[in-house]
Amino acid sequence: MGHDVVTAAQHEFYASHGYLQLESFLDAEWMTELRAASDQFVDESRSLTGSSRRFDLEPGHSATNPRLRRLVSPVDLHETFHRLAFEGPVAQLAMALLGGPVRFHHSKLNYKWSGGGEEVKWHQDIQFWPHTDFSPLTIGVYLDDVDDEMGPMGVLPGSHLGTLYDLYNADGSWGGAMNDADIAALPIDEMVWLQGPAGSVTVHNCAMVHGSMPNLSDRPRPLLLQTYSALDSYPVLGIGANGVDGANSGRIVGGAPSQEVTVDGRPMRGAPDWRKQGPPTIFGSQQAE
Ligand SMILES: O=C(O)CCC(=O)C(=O)O
Repeated sequence: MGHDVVTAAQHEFYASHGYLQLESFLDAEWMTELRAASDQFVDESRSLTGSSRRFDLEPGHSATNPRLRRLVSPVDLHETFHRLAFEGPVAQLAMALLGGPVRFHHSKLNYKWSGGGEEVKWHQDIQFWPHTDFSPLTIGVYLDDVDDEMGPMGVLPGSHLGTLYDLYNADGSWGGAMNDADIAALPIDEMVWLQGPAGSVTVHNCAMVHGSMPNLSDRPRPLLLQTYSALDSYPVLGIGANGVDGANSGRIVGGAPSQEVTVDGRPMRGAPDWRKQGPPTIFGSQQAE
């Protein structure tokens, strides 16, 4: 699968609407592998009585009745998730939409379990992990068929170009969701619900207003999400999840770092990434020691 996985019309749609819904984008072979990997973690979670760094569990989770909210950073935990995100069709889709090599940010597998699996309140993602631009996007893969009853992802077309909402609670604590007054002003009837058969893919821009209802069906709704930005977009450290978001965060897919960055509208080529070996002094660099 090459970089031409999206048509020009889909590119334009994504740019103006802020989302895409690609039905049955992944083939049956991928789905079998992904489901097997997911099942392995559901089994592993049975021995747990509470959430851990790896698993976010619903109250009531038990060995006989596992109820998972989230598997954290699946790309760091299983080769199949890793291959999908860094080489497979999801990597190809990210590169196609962002126009070349991309910077991986993080991944998660949201289960939204059957019989009331929790809602995700209306929010935008970018406040959780601000970047130097608004290129970041998240690609979701439905591991099972998803219909309206199962709490599919809902998006508000075009909202990625509008207001960036305050996701703090009235008492000043972080809430991670829009407040009631802002929600009341949204044209909720314009919301689009992205359901589809297993292997269908959703894409939403980091500034898209989105969320999902509780899962009222008797089937879990596993949605595997992976986030990428353009190569010249960087996470702003010191805010939210940036810097604490998984071993593969910052990995370049399909190319090499360019160190190009635009700050406040001014492009430049920044110094190499010295996080691993520590910075040289300006004297050593200038004297080419
Ligand atoms: O799982 C969903 O339906 C939405 C997930 C989401 O918006 C998030 O985790 O930021």
